[in-house]
Amino acid sequence: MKTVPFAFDLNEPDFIPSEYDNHIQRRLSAMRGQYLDKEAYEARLAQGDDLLYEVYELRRPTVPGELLHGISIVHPGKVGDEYHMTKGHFHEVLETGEIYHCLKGKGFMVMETPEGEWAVEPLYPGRVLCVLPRWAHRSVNASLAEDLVTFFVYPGDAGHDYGTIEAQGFRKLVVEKNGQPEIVDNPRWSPPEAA
Ligand code: S6P
Ligand code: ZN
Repeated sequence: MKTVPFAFDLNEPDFIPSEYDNHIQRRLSAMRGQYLDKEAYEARLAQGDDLLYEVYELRRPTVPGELLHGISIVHPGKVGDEYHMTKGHFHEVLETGEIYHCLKGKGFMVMETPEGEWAVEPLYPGRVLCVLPRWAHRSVNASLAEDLVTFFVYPGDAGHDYGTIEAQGFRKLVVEKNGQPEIVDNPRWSPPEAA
């Protein structure tokens, strides 16, 4: 880890950082239970454990005051009608936000609070998105041709809570209908008081 200020390049066309400390690869098998169409999921998994998304991280100490950052790349494709997406998470320290800057592709950030408020924001090159503290977030690639690439930065002590989202998914899904992305209700989701 660096002890003096540092810089790196995000080279086109792929935007893979010129230096990074950690490369996370999430495959289809890591997304079990997340896609609504379980038959489509199992059928696709039987064909192979495809790489769905990757994260390049610049490591910093996980303490307040540090800024964790890196690049997230969601590859194009669908499971059933649902576009490829990240697992999504709340930050373990709920009162921490995150900034995303979209560098390439076309997609959405699906967000929600523990109280069931939701928001879905389009992502496209040049777009900067502020995920407020308390909002869970998931990136969805709504292109079937191109990667969705975002640069992210968030507080060092934020941590990740994946379990809450794994239980019933996000309130909204992004699906393809007649060749276009559409935001629909997730039938698996129920309000916090009934959950
Ligand atoms: C971390 C930040 C991103 C995501 C990445 C993958 O707080 O939001 O680095 O980790 O986009 O998503 P996920 O939900 O699998 O961590
Ligand atoms: Zn996050």
